[in-house]
Amino acid sequence: MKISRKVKQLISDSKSVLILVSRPIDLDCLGSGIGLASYLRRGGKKVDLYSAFGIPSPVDELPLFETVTKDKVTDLDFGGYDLVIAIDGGNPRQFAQVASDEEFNFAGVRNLLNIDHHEGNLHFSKFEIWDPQASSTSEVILGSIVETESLDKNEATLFYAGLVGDTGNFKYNFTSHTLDLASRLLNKGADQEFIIDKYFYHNKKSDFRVFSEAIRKTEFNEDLGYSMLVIDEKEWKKHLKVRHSDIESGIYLYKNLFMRAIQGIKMGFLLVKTGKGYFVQYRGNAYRNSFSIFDIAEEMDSTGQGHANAGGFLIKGDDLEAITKKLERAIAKLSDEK
Ligand SMILES: [Mn+2]
Repeated sequence: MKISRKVKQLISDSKSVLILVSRPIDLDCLGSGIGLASYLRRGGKKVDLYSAFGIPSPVDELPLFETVTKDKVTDLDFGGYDLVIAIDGGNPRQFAQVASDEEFNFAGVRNLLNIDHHEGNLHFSKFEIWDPQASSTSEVILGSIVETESLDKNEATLFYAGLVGDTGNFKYNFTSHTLDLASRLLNKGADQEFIIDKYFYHNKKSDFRVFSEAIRKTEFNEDLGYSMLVIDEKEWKKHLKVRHSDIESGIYLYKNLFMRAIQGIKMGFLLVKTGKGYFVQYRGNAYRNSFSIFDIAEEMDSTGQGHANAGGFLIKGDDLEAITKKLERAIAKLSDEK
């Protein structure tokens, strides 16, 4: 992707850079964040890299993971850096431990650059490199500010991890350009065996307890072609004898293996009750689903971020039946429009 001269100049002129990664912490945001930090450091810049959020396994085994500082980012001196880069998220609240976008604005920042690929991006930043067509933020960065040819082995592995994470190991959301980049990263020594082994062949026993419970509780709507799972975390913790992190880990498996891969089902929804309503995560089957599921967020007047076939949004209220009805109306309407 081509970027403006101004942004290019800004990056090359900046001597001190702060990089923030976004939640949800995944292979793409962390891989591209750590990879970019390392690349800019080797280019002579002073780079700090922060995450406001805990980093789940197995993402915490990426190379150079120790270069990420986990801390409250709201207290950082943003004005003390020539450039602040916010990676792989389109809303301010994804970068800090805050409940809403209004509560965090990178106070005092001199130059803010957002690098992202999500639909629903709020365009909160003065400078941005945003490509919703790209598979991942790793792909956005590789095509714009990082020369693939000059990456070292660790950086190649990190960006490769980003491509693998956001395409499900090249199962969806990729183009010939993505594969071209992947090929070039392998030529630069990207350790794909490490990434695949850690990421796809390291399920925990607790994952299967959570996974089987999730499957057991999943309901289907054959007419509209969706599946739905409502998680009661408190109940699951007690009944399955698992911790929050175990639920996250098992549900990760459910989202990737199950939600978009059922015969006759075009999309899956996962609802988790929060203080403000239900957080809805979705996965769509790109080969069968005809519309951008993220448009449901707009239909339901809710905020979130995502892509056509993966993402999440918050629905206010706690009347599950009413929410389901609204969701079904939105699905029916969007299906009809296509
Ligand atoms: Mn991403």
